[in-house]
Amino acid sequence: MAVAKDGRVDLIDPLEIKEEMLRSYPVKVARRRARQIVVNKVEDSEQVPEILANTRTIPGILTMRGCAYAGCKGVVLGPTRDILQITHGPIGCGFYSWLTRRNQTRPRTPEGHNFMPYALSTDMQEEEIIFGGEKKLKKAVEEAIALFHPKALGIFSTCPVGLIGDDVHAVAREMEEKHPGVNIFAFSCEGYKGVSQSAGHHIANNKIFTDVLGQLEESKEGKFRFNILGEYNIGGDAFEIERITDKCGLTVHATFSGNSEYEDFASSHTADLNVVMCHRSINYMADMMEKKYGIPWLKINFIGANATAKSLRKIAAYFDDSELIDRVERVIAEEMVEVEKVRETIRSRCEGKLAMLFVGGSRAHHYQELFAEIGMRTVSAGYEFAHRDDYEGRKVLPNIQMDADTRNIEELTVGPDPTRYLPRKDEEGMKKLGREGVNLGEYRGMMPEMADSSLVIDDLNHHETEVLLKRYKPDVFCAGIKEKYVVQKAGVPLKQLHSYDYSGPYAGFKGAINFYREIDRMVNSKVFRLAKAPWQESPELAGGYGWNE
Ligand code: CFM
Repeated sequence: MAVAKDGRVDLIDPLEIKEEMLRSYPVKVARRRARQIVVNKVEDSEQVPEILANTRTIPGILTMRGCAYAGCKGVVLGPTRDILQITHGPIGCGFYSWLTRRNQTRPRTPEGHNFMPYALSTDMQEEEIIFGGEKKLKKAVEEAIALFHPKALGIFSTCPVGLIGDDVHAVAREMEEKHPGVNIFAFSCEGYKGVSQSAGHHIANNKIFTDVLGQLEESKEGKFRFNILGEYNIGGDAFEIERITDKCGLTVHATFSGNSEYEDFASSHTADLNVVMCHRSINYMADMMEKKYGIPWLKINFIGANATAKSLRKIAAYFDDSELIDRVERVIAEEMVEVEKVRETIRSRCEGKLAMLFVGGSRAHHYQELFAEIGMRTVSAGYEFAHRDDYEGRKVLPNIQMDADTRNIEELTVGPDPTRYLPRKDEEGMKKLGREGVNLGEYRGMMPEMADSSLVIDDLNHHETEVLLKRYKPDVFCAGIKEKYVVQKAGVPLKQLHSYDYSGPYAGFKGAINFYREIDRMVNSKVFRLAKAPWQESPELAGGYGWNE
């Protein structure tokens, strides 16, 4: 492993740390975890070691993961402001998936629908668990339509719905017949449907594809129209991305699903390109849109100033217009002035410091760019629920073995639309892009871009977090609210990369500046290392019983 400025990392053997983590487990558990904890090594042609991912968490282990309902309702559909969303289930599921992710939205007109401040739920009780909940669900749909007059309404199933066998799809059909002006659809996204929220992403993609996409033929104005897939406007990221693309003369037709509207989705098949931010949550949609409508997709990343510049260049190269290419260059040059100014001073204070990232299915990769820009090194990273292709690159897709849990999620068979399939690039155009290093439909994954000897851990747990903190003593740990206070009590600052704590945006150029400044404040503050828990100061606490005194 390369040497950090203070020499710390140089002394650490990642294999030894892996062994230390495994030592606490029973033999069978250790054998399995051993395949999910990998010391990175990038060989020629970006070959990396195989990692075990997207499999069940072993019961008893404190995982960071969420459920399929969270992935479907909370993640993919949640950020859409004008699809009325009803959670069919006990009240907790609806309540805890309500805006905790800090996804923002901005209706285009003051009268525009925005249902996001509401949490709608059927609030299932024992009675429905025993006698069935369809009647209550129908009543809830009727009430919601009368109150809000939505264009579209989604019903989201929680665990008990599947267990008692409520037919949410039949309810949706019946209600749609009664209210023909409203597009009503239901998701079988019961929490237990998959091994993590990843299953919920797939279920959401399928339903939006079959029931919403292609319903409207109106396209927007604009010469260079594209959709952004897998951008959820956490802390205002999508606003910053739109600011930049507007400035470049590009038109974002629909964002799936940050700052989005139903009609944007319904007509998104008229755009000429899909760019993919979060590959894990929405690659299904990208593939299906390509097969049915001939829209190619391009993996981009707006996290990091350099990454943003690179992504804009790729989009401009795709549209192959010299005026656009020049304009994009001008925007990049203009925006980079402020970025460079801030970056230089901050880099001098952060260089060589260590970061760790353990987030869902894409941020553990994307945010390494931002840390690298201020000279910080990512020594360990992993996803909660991503699949092998997000770690090792899409080239491993043919080798991924399907297990029963994956087979549980419907895989749609999609073919070209008889009238609307239209390839956007001819063969010559594709070849030209390839020569320019713009590869459509490709994602190289996280591991090929990480240094050798970094520790890559899938579905990290509490015990392994403690070992990481103790052995590496990182300068910042990035994860979520469940980890935050445990890590900070160990004297290491934690940056939430799901909700961004109370801050953001971090995407684009202004976002990068926000991030540099915040990380500088965190890693250079002594407050966490000075704080001592009472048991660290005087380890022996004497106690007694009141009645003995
Ligand atoms: Fe994609 Fe996301 Fe993520 Fe994700 Fe998520 Fe998220 Fe995430 Mo939290 S869609 S995989 S399911 S980038 S909510 S906006 S931060 S775990 S890394």
